[in-house]
Amino acid sequence: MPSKSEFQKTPGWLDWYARPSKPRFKVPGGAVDAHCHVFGPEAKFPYAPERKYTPCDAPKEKLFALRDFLGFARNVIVQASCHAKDNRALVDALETAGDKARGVAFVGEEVTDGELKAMDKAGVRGVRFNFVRRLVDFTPRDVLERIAARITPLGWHIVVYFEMADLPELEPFFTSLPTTVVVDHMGTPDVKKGVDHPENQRFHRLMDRHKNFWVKATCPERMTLLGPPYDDVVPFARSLVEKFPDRVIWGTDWPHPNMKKEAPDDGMLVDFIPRIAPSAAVQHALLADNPMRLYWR
Ligand code: 0GY
Repeated sequence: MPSKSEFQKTPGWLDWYARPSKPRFKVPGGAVDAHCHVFGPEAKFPYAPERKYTPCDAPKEKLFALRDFLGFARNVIVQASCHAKDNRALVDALETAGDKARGVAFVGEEVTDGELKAMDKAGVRGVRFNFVRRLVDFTPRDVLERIAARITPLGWHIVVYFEMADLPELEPFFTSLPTTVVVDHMGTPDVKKGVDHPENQRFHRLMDRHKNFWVKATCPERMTLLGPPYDDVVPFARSLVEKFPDRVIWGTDWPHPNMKKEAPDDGMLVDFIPRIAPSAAVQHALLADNPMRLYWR
């Protein structure tokens, strides 16, 4: 990994893990890190005035170096709330990566058809609807419905980020969406309640009944009560991989925005993979076949 000293850190947010360990697990050829971000650099791509946190810069060069270091072939870069609807840093990273990256944007209904088309050309394949209150202000459902209708003809999908306790309220809206729907971070279950808790089982039922739903088996570091190596999150991720082997994807979440105590070691996150996807066939589906089907069609 190149030194990070050349990049400016904005105070008030944890830096990412500087020297990730080399994972013991060798990811299959063509593997995709299907959830990660680029932030800034602020001097070129300023953070949004309405942001709820200020990250340190996490530019494309650092992301691509991490991709290579961990053994991945491709990235799916997801627009985070600190850049709000300004997708320039994302598009810039996609244009640099060429076929090695795809993106998920965040747009308002003021976005023009020309802008959507340009983002599609750069490699954007979805939009993110964020319902996490600490990250974004409320957007009325009818606005989201109009955005969904606009992106459907492009063949894009919708990524939803929410907290599991809010699922009962959100589910009717989610199931009415006309596209493939990809759920961030396992639906963010409350790990102390356990896999069999009705709240988590409700999410499994949703996945079961609605075959247009996919899920990211990501972010054990956000849910764990025990810390690394995230033993308490293994059953949550593993049950999703077992039940929905052709609709589950995986990513690092680098540079891990909003981690309050400790930024995770990305090498250790990669070593989480064989614990949730024990066979080579399932690993290949999780890391290569599934994300390729979703993002590189
Ligand atoms: C993530 C998670 C977080 C942040 C964002 O949009 C965002 O700012 O996604 C979070 O704080 O949980 O997906 O990386």
